Amino acid sequence: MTNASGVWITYTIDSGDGYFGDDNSIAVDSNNKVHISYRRSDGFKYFLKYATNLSDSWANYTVTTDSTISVQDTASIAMDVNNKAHIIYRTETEYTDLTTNNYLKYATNASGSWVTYTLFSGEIYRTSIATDSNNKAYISYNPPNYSLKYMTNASGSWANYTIDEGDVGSSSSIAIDLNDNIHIGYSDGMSDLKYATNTQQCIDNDGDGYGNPGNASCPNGSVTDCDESNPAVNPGATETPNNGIDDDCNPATPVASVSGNAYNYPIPLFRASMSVNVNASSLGTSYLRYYYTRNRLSLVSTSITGISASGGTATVTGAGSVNGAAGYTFTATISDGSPDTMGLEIKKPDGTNYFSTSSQAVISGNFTVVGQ
Ligand SMILES: [Ca+2]
Ligand SMILES: [Ca+2]
Ligand SMILES: [Ca+2]
Ligand SMILES: [Ca+2]
Repeated sequence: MTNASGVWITYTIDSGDGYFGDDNSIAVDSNNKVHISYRRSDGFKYFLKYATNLSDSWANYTVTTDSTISVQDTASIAMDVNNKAHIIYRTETEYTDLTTNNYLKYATNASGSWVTYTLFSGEIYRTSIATDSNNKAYISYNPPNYSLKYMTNASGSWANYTIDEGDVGSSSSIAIDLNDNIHIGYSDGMSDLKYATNTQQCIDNDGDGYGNPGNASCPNGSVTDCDESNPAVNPGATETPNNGIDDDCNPATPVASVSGNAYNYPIPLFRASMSVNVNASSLGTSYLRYYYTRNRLSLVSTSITGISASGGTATVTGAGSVNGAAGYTFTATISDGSPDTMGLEIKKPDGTNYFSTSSQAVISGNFTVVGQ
């Protein structure tokens, strides 16, 4: 039945003794020709049939001729780019025998004549089929464990993929869009209508053209936006040193460094002085030295193991000797501000605390910090 001419007209496509036409599915090709899959009975057995008005008048074909099986559902038909038919259907030995020859099958005339394939053994109902721009088939289905899956021969051989698990019902419907992305409608148990797609989506909440997660469909490419709440922060931004923000989403820029000399008085009258030159790109030649008059503590770094810097404050870690004895480790905190500050913690070779002085303002000298 169609209103293609402006008014509804009905046609009888196939008829005869027995049942014709149940479990049918319809698709229209690129020339507006109509293709219908359906069943016809022969005693207790059913055959898969296919009718089309491709040659302007209606013709029908028997797709399955195997008298040992009965086609129990013709779930779905899809037409490909070449206007060839793809049909998914289910078989049993006959309707009284649910256990024998219970297969999910696929038939296509893509090669010019009908070929059938067995895709799955067991009871699978209410499947759906669609084809992509390469004439490959995609079939959504719910296996007996009530998950949602689809199978496709897109790679050249059949493979199946799980989309959703749990009680996701027993029906699904699939469509392929012009970009060959998959869209599936399905039911969640008895309660919810659900939709699944593998469509590439750019999730760009701050509108800077970079997504998180990164996605090739984003205007500025697949690089990940490290801050989706700030459009000024993105992989294409220019780094502004010492503003406390990784503006360009690259922790390696700018290269973290701290240098300078200064002293203060952690306790009145006892001077502590620090000399430092640490650069993340040349840790091997970096150093830090500290001398505290109160207990004549002299720390000399033997290796710098790391530096991080943000907002004008650098944290330097390393190992060194204290008054000539090796095996100590330290963490220095140095800020370039008004005033500059410095603090230091030293641990003994066994990891226990040896010395600690909190960050305090320097009395004289200057540190220069470069970081995020
Ligand atoms: Ca963004
Ligand atoms: Ca951003
Ligand atoms: Ca950066
Ligand atoms: Ca910055």
